[in-house]
Amino acid sequence: MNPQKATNTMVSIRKTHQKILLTGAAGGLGTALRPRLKANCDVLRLSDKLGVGEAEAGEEVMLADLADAAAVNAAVAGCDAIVHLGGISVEAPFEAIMQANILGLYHLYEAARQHGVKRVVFASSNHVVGFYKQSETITADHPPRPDSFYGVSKAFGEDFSRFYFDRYGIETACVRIGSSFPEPRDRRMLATWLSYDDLHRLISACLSTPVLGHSIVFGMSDNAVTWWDNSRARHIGYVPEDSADVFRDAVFERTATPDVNEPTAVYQGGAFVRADPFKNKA
Ligand code: NAI
Ligand code: 15L
Repeated sequence: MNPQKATNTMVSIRKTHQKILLTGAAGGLGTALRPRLKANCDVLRLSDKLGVGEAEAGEEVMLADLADAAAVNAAVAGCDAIVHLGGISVEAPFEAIMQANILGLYHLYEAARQHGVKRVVFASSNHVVGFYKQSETITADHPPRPDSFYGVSKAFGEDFSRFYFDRYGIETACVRIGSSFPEPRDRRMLATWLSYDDLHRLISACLSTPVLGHSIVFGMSDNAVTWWDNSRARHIGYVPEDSADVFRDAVFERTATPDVNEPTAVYQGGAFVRADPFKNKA
């Protein structure tokens, strides 16, 4: 047996909450976390603006558009923690991002304040710092350098949740998720990849650490190549068990060598640094 692995698996997933609200439950990560997060609570309340199907055992469904304050308030009522994944997850016109990611976040935290919810895990993004170079290693103390309207909205979420911690004592983990998909899709994701199981481990650590405060943590697996130093988040107790490295050879074989002068290869944000928010605008 690998002793390192044996140590890691001792960081167990615990039931720490009675009812957790999962927003964005219809999305890619919501779908992956839906079965996993049931281990963390008695009841998992699923919310999204889209349908999530019928509630299964240990679940409730309460749909809400984040732009609708009353609907969000009802979704939050009765929960004792929130895992907030809902919102626009790519670059888009500012007006759309403003409704879902900025106004929506205000509605969520106001509801949390009114209903006494004391802990939130907020799906932030690596695009808060997408204009740092891939040749740099950064910590959570580096100032934001967003690469898109989307990244700016996540930076807003980090500041907004800090205010609700300082003013109202609501603890938040801002998880700057790298790339959480079944496998790394390209060479950049060999650095940014976060497996679904490690995402669940990280969220579980955020939910169960005794004192969370307001924390920023990079959401990545144990990848050999990394641009992010999580030493400011040791108190969360996240120990990744997966690694993009097992996909390395296959990714190199199926992808071309990038032009190192191309911005998408220079900056950590990859394609987001060139994304056109107006592309799909009427
Ligand atoms: P996704 O786009 O698949 O899911 C987002 C969900 O939010 C969707 O089901 C959508 O219907 C819902 N949503 C959008 N606008 C809404 C609104 N106004 N009201 C209520 N629900 C709304 O995205 P994914 O990949 O599941 O990501 C989840 C979260 O994690 C997002 O906040 C994203 O920004 C963040 N994230 C994800 C990463 C990844 O690699 N998958 C990387 C970094 C951050
Ligand atoms: C994100 O923030 C996006 O939500 C996700 O779809 C990926 O593009 C990811 O970042 C990434 O940087 O790979």
